[in-house]
Amino acid sequence: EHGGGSRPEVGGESSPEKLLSPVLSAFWDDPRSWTLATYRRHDGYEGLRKALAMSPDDLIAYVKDAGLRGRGGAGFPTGMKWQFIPQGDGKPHYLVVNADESEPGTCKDIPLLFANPHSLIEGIVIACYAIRSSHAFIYLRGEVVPVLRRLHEAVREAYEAGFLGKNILGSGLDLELTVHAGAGAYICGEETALLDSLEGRRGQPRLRPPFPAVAGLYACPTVVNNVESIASVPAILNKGKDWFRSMGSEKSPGFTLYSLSGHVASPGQYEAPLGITLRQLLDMSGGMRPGHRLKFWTPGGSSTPMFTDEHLDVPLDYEGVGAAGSMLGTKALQCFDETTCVVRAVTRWTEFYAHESCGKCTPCREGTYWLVQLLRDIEAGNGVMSDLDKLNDIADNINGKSFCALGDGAASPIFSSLKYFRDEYEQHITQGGCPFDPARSTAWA
Ligand code: L3W
Ligand code: SF4
Repeated sequence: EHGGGSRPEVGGESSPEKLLSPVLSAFWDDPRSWTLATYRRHDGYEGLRKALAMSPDDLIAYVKDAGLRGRGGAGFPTGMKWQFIPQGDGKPHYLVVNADESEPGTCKDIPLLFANPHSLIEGIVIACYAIRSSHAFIYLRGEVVPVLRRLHEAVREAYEAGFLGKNILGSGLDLELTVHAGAGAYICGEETALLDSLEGRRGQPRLRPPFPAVAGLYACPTVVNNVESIASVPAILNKGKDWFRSMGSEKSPGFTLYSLSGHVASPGQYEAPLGITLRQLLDMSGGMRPGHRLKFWTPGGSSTPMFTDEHLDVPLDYEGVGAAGSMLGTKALQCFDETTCVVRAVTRWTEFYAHESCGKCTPCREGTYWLVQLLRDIEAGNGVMSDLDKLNDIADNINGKSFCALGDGAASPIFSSLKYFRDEYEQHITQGGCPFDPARSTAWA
C-alpha cells in the first residue's frame, strides 16, 4: 500500500506492458550484455551508420527536433547544447561525458555503463561527428572500479572494430576516446569543476558565463553531457525521432530511466516514458515493502524538494514535477515509509552536503556547517523552537546566493521538510528526542 486515491486499471492503457519502454535496459539480463557482440545483436552501431549518412548540421537539427533533454538533472535540450559549439573557429572541440554520478539516490548511469557501455560509446561517436570533435572524454566516478574496467574493455573492443580511431566506418571521422576516473569528490559532477579536475586541478566550479560551450576543456568549446543523455542518442537515430516523440509529452518527449530505491518491494531501474507517475511505477514494481505506507520521497535525488503521498499522481516529467514545486532532477525516486524520521533523513543528507561543499563560497561552506549543527541538536532532543526559524533562515541565505547548484541543493530538503513535516521537527523539540527511535536520537547528544 502506498497511499490513497484510485489505482490504474490493471491490463488497461496503464498496464505494465504499455508503461514500461525498455530501450537502454532492454537486454541487461542477456548473458555478457556488456560486450560488443551482444550490443550488435541488438542493432548496436546502426544508429551511427544513419548519423554518418547525414551532415553534422542536419544531425544536430534531428536531435533538436527529437526533443531529447539532458538526463543529468537540469533537462537542458541536448541538440541545442550541441548547436552552441561555434564552427569554423579553428579550435579543437571536445565532448566530455559526465559519469561522476554521486547525487544521493542517483544510481542510473553506473548500472547503465556496467550493463550496456556500448550505447554510450556509440552515442559519443555520433555526438562528436555532430559537433566536429576528434577527442572525447568520459569522466567516471572513481569509486566504481568494476565499471572502470568494463568501460576500458568496451572502448578497446570499439577501437578494434573500427568504431573509434581513424576513419570510422570509412567516413573520414577520426575520434580518440579517453576514460578518466575521478577521485571521489561530489562537486566534480558540477560541469565546470569536472573540467578543472580533468585538466589536473582541484575540482572547483568556475564562473559561468562563459559556458563550457564557449570556453570549456583547455578553454576550448566543449559539450558536457550526462551518460544517459548521450546513450539515448543511438536509439533516436535508429528508430527515428517520431518514435521518440511518440512517448512522453510535447515538451518532455521520450523514455528515461527511473531509479526506485528505499523502502520499496523491488528497487531498481525502471525505464518508462516521461510523465509516468510514482503511483504507476509502484503498482508495476510491487509497491512499498509489505505492510508499510509511503511517507515522503524525492523525485530526483536529495537536491530536489521532497514530495509526500499527496504527490503520487504527479507526472514525472520536467513540467509536471516543476508545477508541483520540485524538480525532475536525476529521476532518483527515493521512497521512505512511515518508519522513517524525516529529521534524521534531512540531517543525513545535510551532513553529506556539508562534507562535499568545496569551500569556495561562504554561504555554502559556512551555511551547510551550521545546518548540520542545528539538525543534530534537534534530532538529539536538544533543540529549541527558534531553531526551526534559524534553519529556514540559514537555508534562505544559501539558496540562490551560492556559487553553484550544490548550495541550492543543500537548502532544498530543509525547505521542503519544514513545509510538509514541521510538526515532526516540533515533536523532537517538545518530546526531547526522536519519536521514531529514542535510543538512536542520543547519538549526537
Ligand atoms: C550555453 C547558455 N550553455 C545553460 C548549459 C550548461 C549546462 C546545462 C544546464 O546543473 C542540475 C543542478 C543540480 N549557453 C547556457 C548553457 N547552458 N545555459 O546547460 O545548465 P544548468 O545551469 O541549468 O544546470 P547544471 O549546472 O548542469 C544540473 C541538479 O541538476 N541535480 C543533479 C545532481 C547530480 C547529478 C549526479 O550525481 N549525476 O546529476 C539534481 O537535481 O542540482 O540544478 O551544461 O552549460 N546560455
Ligand atoms: Fe563550492 Fe558550495 Fe560554493 Fe558550490 S556552492 S562553489 S560547492 S562552496
